[in-house]
Amino acid sequence: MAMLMCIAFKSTLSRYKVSLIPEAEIPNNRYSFIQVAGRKLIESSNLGPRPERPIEIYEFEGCPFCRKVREIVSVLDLDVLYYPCPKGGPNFRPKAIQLGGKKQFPYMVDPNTGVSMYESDDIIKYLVDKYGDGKVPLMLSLGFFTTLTAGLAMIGRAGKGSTYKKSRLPEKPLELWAYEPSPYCKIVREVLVELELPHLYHSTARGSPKRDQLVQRTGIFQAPYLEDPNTGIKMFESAEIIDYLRNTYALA
Ligand SMILES: N[C@@H](CCC(=O)N[C@@H](CS)C(=O)NCC(=O)O)C(=O)O
Repeated sequence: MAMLMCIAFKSTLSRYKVSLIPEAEIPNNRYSFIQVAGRKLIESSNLGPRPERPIEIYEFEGCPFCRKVREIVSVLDLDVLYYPCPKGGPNFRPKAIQLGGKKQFPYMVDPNTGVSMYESDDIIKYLVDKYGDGKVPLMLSLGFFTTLTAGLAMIGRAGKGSTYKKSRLPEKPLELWAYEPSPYCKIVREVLVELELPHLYHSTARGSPKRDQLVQRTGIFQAPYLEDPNTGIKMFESAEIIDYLRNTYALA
């Protein structure tokens, strides 16, 4: 079931490719989505230049403009330090306003170039020019229609991931391996945002080389996967991650 959901909500990278390779030719620690008749399906992609330091984005889960930017982050396989800005959040909303001068989300800062900007379409264009092949994918290039479909995609979540719930701010950002269209990753992100927990997001969409890296790190690939450097916890399973986040950081 989990596999079917993630196929249905698949996200692939720029110039994504698949090949069926005999099992014997593939190292054990190489992630393979499916194995058939002694062959493994191997996914890969051609990525643009990689940023040395993670891009920083101030945003919140329930915002359709922010979702458009999160989609390009997955497509470009970028690592992003997300600063959640839920309504009523006491930390990163004020910080974003102080940095950029207005209350509007998303707001992006690229510490590699010193560039910072508002406007989801401008951020998408900047990211594909700098870290992709310069082409905005069709479904992210349709202006109002793109924003409308991004909003409709979230309608069933009834605004989750938009409003602050009282929490304790961690010393260090948490780390999450995830990708935008996965429903399991989404429910974890909602809680990270509501609790205003900064997190380094390792994009692991289909075709991402970071899927292999996660297999090497943990023995398997599954998203979401959370590491919390504040407590040392490392865990899979969205429902358990959500319980952990609430038990560790929510204040009554
Ligand atoms: N044209 C902007 C629109 C951004 C926008 O309206 N964002 C809303 C959130 S969905 C916002 O910042 N509202 C102010 C608030 O949340 O306080 C873009 O594409 O980035």
